[in-house]
Amino acid sequence: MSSAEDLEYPHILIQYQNGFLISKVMFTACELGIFDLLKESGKNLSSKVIAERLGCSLHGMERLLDACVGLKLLRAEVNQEEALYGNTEISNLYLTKLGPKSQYHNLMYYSKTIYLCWHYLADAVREGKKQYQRAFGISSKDVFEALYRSEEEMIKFMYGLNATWSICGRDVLVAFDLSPFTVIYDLGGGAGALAHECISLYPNSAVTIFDLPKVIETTKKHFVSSEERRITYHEGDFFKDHIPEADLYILARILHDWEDEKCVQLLTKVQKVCKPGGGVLLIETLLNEDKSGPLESQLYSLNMLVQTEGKERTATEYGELLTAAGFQETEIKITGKLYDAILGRK
Ligand code: SAM
Ligand code: ASE
Repeated sequence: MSSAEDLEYPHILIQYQNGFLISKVMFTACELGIFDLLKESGKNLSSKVIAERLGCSLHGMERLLDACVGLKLLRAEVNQEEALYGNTEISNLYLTKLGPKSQYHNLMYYSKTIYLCWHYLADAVREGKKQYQRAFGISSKDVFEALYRSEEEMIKFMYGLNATWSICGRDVLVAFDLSPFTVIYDLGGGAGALAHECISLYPNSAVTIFDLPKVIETTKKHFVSSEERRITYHEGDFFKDHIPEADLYILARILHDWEDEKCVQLLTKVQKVCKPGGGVLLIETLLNEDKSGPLESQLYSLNMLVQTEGKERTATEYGELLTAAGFQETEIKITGKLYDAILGRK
């Protein structure tokens, strides 16, 4: 409901209208390396020094820095005539490139890929399908062929997805006690951030990352830093190839890529190979039962429309997919963060 104040002056609409300007300020400051420079230098810097070090115009940089101050991504300390800029705690932790909680790659994926796809949101809604043809001139029907249209694009996507688990991974993995499950497959496990979180939380478990051959290849080449013996890799197509037996199958952000029929096909296959007493852990962002929110899930569902063949679903909808695939009990845990957990048992 609108308040009398909103009708007099539509503040909320002005905020929404400017939403993408805000996103772009944050993305650009990240991309130019402002937060990294300020972290590395260890002291506050003037706009002149920042512009010089980053090879930017002074008058452009001044405006970007001031907008970042307005967004509380930077703080300015006015010293005699000159303003000196420094990171806020949140930008130091999340917006710098390195560091365990960095969201840098996630933001770059938004800025470079998702942003372009959303230019065609109206077309996606009209046609009810993804917009790779318009956004990138790609005619491939296959979702992941389009998402992985170059190695560079694949790496950007994988880095971006990995970043989420540094802030939400723990919550989804402790939502249920997974310690009874020792043989775990992370289907579509990608670059493995969730698998790494999983073995650190469950010292008696071993996790196999199952993904497309070129994804496993890229993971081994770009993402695996230390030899971790409790993580192994399995190359395959989960729709076409055999899935090995395990106690638990994690499907994180998998079902939201696909329409119901394909989800049931995949879950049925998993149900058949799952050990008795085993289960499947779905990790997804859940919509309220009446789809009234949360806003993030509603927006991500539109993103699934623009980028994939899937959608975000309610807990009941996931429960129905699990039941259709033959799973018995399903339990739901809402974490209060971006991603939630559903456990289905064989
Ligand atoms: N689970 C990871 C996460 O949440 O960060 C990655 C999710 S990503 C949205 C979907 C993953 O499924 C990608 O790593 C993709 O390569 C993988 N994938 C897509 N189609 C696949 C298939 N047919 N067989 C195996 N993996 C597939
Ligand atoms: C997918 C997940 C994502 C496919 C494409 C994607 C994400 C971005 N693009 O399975 C991560 C979730 N974020 C959003 C905005 O949907």
